[in-house]
Amino acid sequence: MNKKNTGFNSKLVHAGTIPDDKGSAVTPIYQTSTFQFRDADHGARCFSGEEKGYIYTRLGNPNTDELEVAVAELEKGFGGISASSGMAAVNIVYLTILSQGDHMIGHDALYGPSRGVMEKLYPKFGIESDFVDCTDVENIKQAIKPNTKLLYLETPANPTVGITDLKAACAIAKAHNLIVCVDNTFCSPYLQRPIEFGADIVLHSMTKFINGHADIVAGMLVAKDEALYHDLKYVMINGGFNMDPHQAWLVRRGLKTLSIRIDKAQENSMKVAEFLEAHPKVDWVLYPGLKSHPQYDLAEAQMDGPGAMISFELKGGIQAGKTMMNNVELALLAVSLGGIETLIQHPASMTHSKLSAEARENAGITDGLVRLSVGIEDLDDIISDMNHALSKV
Ligand code: LCS
Repeated sequence: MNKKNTGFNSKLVHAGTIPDDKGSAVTPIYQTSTFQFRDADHGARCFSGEEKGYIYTRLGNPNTDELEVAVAELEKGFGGISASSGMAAVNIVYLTILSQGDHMIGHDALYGPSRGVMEKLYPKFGIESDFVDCTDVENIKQAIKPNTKLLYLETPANPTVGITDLKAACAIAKAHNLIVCVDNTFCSPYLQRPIEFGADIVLHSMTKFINGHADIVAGMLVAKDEALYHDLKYVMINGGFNMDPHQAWLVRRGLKTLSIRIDKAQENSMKVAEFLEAHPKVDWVLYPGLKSHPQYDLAEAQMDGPGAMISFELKGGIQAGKTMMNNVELALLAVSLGGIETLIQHPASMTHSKLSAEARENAGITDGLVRLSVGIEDLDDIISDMNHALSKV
């Protein structure tokens, strides 16, 4: 059987697995910084690329290789480049695609630091950026300049769960020779595969759904084609953005249950979103599975499911939100997302606090917005926790 032609769930379990001569069912952890050569000529052949062989873990390791092959197959890309964190992956993209004098366009409601680092660090290298509401693709067209090189999207976006039309955005980008990078962290390849819509690079904070157990920080890029793969990999290796073998092994283990974790979290999320939307103390709820989501139809067409991220605003704004967050008992009051446990946090004072108040307001990140990452606990327990916390508001 050709394992490359298997279905999504079989790939989750088997893709990239490295056969072990001792018969181990699971790839062992290659916790080594360096690899022995058989002799001097073998070492020289490995360095020249004449022979594929492991040299030094920053350049490649069986555990990172296994994970890269698996995620690239799931995303239907040419190859994966693992990185120490999601932010390492973001910076690899910026450093690879952008040169002095270039311009990039990003969605305005990205994960805070993905936008923050571009606005704070990159201007000193002569790189400009504009962050616009890409959920209306007309805004992308308007923002394109002669020096624009990169379109950086995140859909659904953190924390507004706004959806960008990937097919339309990629078509605009291609007409202007822009590289498109899509942060697919909120979906994982189980719910959305941006390369199918024309993206060039897919980015993941694997800290989230792909690992899924809130015990690792990790990132991944998947390149659509070979040239881009080598360009990104050069920056990963020489920037020192590499992933550790043990980290890769843990993420590969978490990946095996991606679909069943998301199925359960998503089933819970739909019910939690409906519960919140009907609650008298809740002003509004944003969840791609609710008909009230402004891009409900687009989400249905583009994603294979609405995911497990919900944003909502309480009547009474931030004060009410704080009271709710201080009164949850099952959910953890913590940033991050996509794990098996339910997490609640306040973007304006936490994940997106480094953006200016104006940037947050323009991106729809209101001061009263509360973000929920729904876990796989019993639905009744999650709802009774929310109900209890809301009763204190
Ligand atoms: N992209 C998205 C969409 C994210 O949500 C995050 C982290 C990153 C990239 C960066 O990945 P990291 O380096 O942390 O692996 N998001 C976080 C959040 O919403 N709360 O805490 C971290």
